[in-house]
Amino acid sequence: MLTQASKFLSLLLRHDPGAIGLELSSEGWASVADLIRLTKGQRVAFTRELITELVRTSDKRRFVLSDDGEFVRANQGHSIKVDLGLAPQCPPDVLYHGTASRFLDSILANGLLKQDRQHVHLSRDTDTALAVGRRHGSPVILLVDARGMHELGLLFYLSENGVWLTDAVPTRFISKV
Ligand code: HQG
Repeated sequence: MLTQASKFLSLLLRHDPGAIGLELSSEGWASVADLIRLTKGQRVAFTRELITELVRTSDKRRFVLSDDGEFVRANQGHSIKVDLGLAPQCPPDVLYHGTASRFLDSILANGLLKQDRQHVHLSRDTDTALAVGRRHGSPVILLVDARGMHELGLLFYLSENGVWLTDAVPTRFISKV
């Protein structure tokens, strides 16, 4: 039940608020009152308690409530354009990207592209990268020379929930683990 509600909240806050006629601010915030009103009687009907529970229990801290508790947004993973207000950060020397083996040829030819999302997502550790890769199939971990990219002036952002984000990773900064 919580998983279904969490997936629905992800869909609304990251990809398709219009599915229920929800409007997000330019920074990606949805009003909790709107979410409750617009999902009344639906398969997942949000309440203040349910939203608080989803924010609290999300294993990856996918969501965050505003200080006054009136607004909620996703910390990362958007396909719709939102300005999360993240300042560029100096990344660790090395970051990892988990993907599926069937994407490897294309990635090694074209680099890592953000596809449907707003950023390429990179992990600090190989365990997380492995879990991300598994979502797509037989997992492969790629090592990203973040330091090299940073030295070239390419920008990195760190989401509130610890995911490293960048626009694209050119092939010369990628190697197989
Ligand atoms: C692949 C989850 C072919 C890329 C996770 C990935 C993450 C290419 C897929 C977050 C490519 C996109 C994001 C290229 C990239 N050719 N394939 N040139 N460049 N790809 O789901 O990074 O659970 O949009 O390797 O924890 O897998 O939703 O990105 O396999 O943080 O909260 O294209 O989603 O978080 O897939 O995952 P995705 P991702 P949540």
